[in-house]
This record gives sequence, structure tokens and C-alpha cells, in this order.
Amino acid sequence: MEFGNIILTKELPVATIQLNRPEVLNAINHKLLRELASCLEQLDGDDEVKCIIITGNEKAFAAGADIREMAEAGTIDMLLMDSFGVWQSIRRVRKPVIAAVSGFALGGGCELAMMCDIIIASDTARFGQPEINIGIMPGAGGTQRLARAVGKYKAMEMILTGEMINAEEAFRSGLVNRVVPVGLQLEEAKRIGNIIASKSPVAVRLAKEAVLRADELALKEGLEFERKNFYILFSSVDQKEGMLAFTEKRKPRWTGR
Ligand code: CO8
Repeated sequence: MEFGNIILTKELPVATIQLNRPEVLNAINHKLLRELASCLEQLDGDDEVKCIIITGNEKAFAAGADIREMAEAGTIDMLLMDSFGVWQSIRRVRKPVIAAVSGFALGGGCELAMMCDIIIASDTARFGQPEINIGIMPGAGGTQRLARAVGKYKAMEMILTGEMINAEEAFRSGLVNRVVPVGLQLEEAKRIGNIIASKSPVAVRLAKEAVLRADELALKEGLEFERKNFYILFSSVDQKEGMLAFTEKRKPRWTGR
């Protein structure tokens, strides 16, 4: 399959997927999301690939879901687009997935990193859930996975203020495995990927599955709740205003409706 929004490189036994919409800081539109999910599915079924890396470029891992694509959407448009079905297929990958993050990992970008099994950050990485600034809330697992990763209080602060944290703070908060000098994040991810690839694939698969259980037993209900609230926000005036203000490069005027 030909991909237009991602670049796949195989250096067996490790495969790397690079998100490739640099002109919009790798904002995740539906097309990119579908390509990513389909590529992951393909690699999951490729016996020669033992570990998968997802990365961006130096400036951005991904600055979130594509706001322009969502700006005009209503609740039912969002429901029918069913991005979440695609997001879920990313979570279903059985092989280990490592995120190599540099620059912005915001909104859906932070959520994508958190769907990976290990996160390697460059010292310029910045993580955040800034959805509140455009009149919505996280929708691809942010309220649940961030709270589990950094604890309720830090997650609450990040999600309610929309402020980013830097790589060092993300490391101290338990969101990333390690921080390396910028430019070395992919190399470090590959090093770890190759170590994992040297182990028994079946043991790796079952171990990953078991660790995810520890994290997710009550996650399903939390995600369903989050999704309902996310959809509801697409009926609000503030969502339209927040996204319009972003595209017009001005401050939003909230009405609270
Ligand atoms: N969507 C669309 N375009 C974007 C996005 C985005 N998320 N982020 C950046 N861009 C575009 C900008 O519009 C700009 O384009 P142009 O040059 O045409 O104006 C280009 O990328 C470069 O961006 P900036 O000029 O703004 O770069 P700065 O370095 O000044 O600022 C920031 C970088 C701080 C990252 C800034 O771009 C920003 O605030 N971006 C938006 C971040 C954000 O709000 N992310 C959350 C989006 S909502 C979300 O992720 C919800 C996920 C829910 C799950 C999905 C379900 C469908």
C-alpha cells in the first residue's frame, strides 16, 4: 500500500513509521490516521518485524488532531467519521510499539505517544493536552491514560490549563522512559527496539498483553465516558468558536454555550 502521510522504513527486525505532514506540525487528519492504522496492522502481521517505532520530525511528533478538519464538524459528523474506531485499531497492535518524540506531542499527538508501549523523548520534547484552549477536551484516551501515567493532579492541571510540560518534567512525572539529546531519540528507540527484538516473540507478545491489562482493566468504561463527552462538545458554540479562532489566529471569545 502507498502512503502519502507517513513514511515507512524497515531496518529489520525494527520498522519505523514517520508521521509526515511537517507543514502542519504532523497534525493528525483522518487520512494520516487511517494510513497509520493500516501500516501498523501490516507490520503486526509481518513475521520479520519484531518491534515498531512511531516518530515525527525534530519540531513535532504531532501537534494533535487536525483542527481544520474538525472545525465545522457537528456531533453526528464526528460520530460517523468514527476516528475512534481507527484509534482503537492502533491500540490492538500486538508487537511492541515505541514512540520516539521530539518537539510537540500535543492533544491527539500526546495521546498517540501514550498508546505506545515505551516513550523516548528528546530534550526538546513538549507534551500537553491543549484541547481546552479550543473549547473541547481530550478524546483519544487523554483523560484516562494521562491520569494513569502522571497521576490525577498533574493530569488535571495539564488538561484544565492546557499548558505543556517539557521533557524533563515529563520524565519526572513518569510520562516518558528517558530523555536523550535532541537528534538521538530515534537512535535510542532503535537500540531498545533491537533489544526487545532479540527476545522470544511469543514471550514479548504475552508480556505486553499482560502489562496492558494492568493498565486497562477499568479503562474501557473510562474511554466510553470520555468519548460521549467529547462528542457532546461538538454541539457547543464554544467548540466552533475555539476552532475558528485558531484558524483565524486570534483569541477565542467564549460564550459558555
Ligand atoms: N491542526 C491543524 N493545523 C495545525 C495544528 C493542528 N492541531 N497544529 C499546528 N497546525 C498548523 C498551524 O495552523 C500552522 O499552519 P499555517 O502555517 O498554515 O498557519 C502550522 O501548523 C504551524 O503551526 P504554528 O504556526 O501555530 O506554529 P507555532 O510554532 O507558532 O506553534 C503550536 C506551535 C503551539 C503547537 C501551535 O501550532 C498550536 O497550538 N497548535 C494546536 C495544538 C492543539 O490545540 N492540539 C490539539 C488539537 S485537538 C485534538 O488533538 C483532539 C484529539 C481528539 C481525538 C481525535 C478524534 C477525532
